[in-house]
Amino acid sequence: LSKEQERNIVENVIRLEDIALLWNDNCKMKNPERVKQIFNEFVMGGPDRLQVVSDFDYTITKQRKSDGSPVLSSFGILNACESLPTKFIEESNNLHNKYRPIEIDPHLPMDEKVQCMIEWWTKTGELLVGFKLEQSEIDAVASKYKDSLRDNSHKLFDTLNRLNIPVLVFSAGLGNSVISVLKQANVMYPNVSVISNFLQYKNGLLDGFQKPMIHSFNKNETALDRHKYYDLVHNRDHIIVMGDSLGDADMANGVPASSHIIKIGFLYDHAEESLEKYMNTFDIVLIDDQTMNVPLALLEAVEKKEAVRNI
Ligand code: MG7
Ligand code: MG
Repeated sequence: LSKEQERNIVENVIRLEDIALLWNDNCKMKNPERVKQIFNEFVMGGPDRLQVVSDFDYTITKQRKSDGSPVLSSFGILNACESLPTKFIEESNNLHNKYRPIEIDPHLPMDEKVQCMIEWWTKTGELLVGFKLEQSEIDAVASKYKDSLRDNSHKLFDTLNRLNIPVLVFSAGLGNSVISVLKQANVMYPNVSVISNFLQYKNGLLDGFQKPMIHSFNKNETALDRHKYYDLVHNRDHIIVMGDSLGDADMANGVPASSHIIKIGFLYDHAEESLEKYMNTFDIVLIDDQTMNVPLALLEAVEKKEAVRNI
């Protein structure tokens, strides 16, 4: 095919109404030309070069449900397990009150924040030691949140599975809850991996978290060290990153410099004050968008182009 013919095919396969999503009022891009260029590169490159790296809490799950009911985070699901004594919940809440403001403090230097996050995750792990908690109890709580995934998540995960595109769910939350929600929502396909904090057991009782610790500021290649996922991250050079926290934008840090990354940020809380920072951090910022429609539009274009290629 000539360059011109290829260009025509791309223009014919990317549905304009899908791309139109990008021009909605709640979709902000600092550099739309760059986004267009990467979209087209991803479509031309095809599924074999693509991978998705996504946060879990409030990225795969909704930030806001239309009926107003809250969505529990993966740690929230743990804390809702009734086998854990009130004492644990109280102390866990105290830790949250102490460390959460530090986590989101825009002025504190990063090295201080990291120290505090290590303390927080360590103390939570220590608090859990010696209690009895079965996965079935986490599953029972998680089952109430299997309908909390963003609209069109099933379509997105189905498409990614069909195209054999690996998905890394990278969560500083609790992996046991993450996997439970994904399984019960029927999206835990073989192409989906979860890197997160998993409960450690000793003689049938809780013994903190398995290592390595994933906290809010080491969700990047450093935590992937020695992990089997590392090679994948290095072989697929078209990367879609999705997150709702500024730190999530670093999840693909450490991939080869030649990689092309598109970062999609979901913004909900304090949208006005945070917009500028989000726009400087993510290529596409979606304000109060409780769907997967934007990543889905990109993948549908990839799939259509692939169909044309295979004719
Ligand atoms: N987060 C981190 N830790 C805890 C905890 O022990 N309890 C609760 N309720 N929340 C926690 O999804 C990751 C997010 O979970 C929060 C150790 C942090 O705010 C972190 O960003
Ligand atoms: Mg999140």
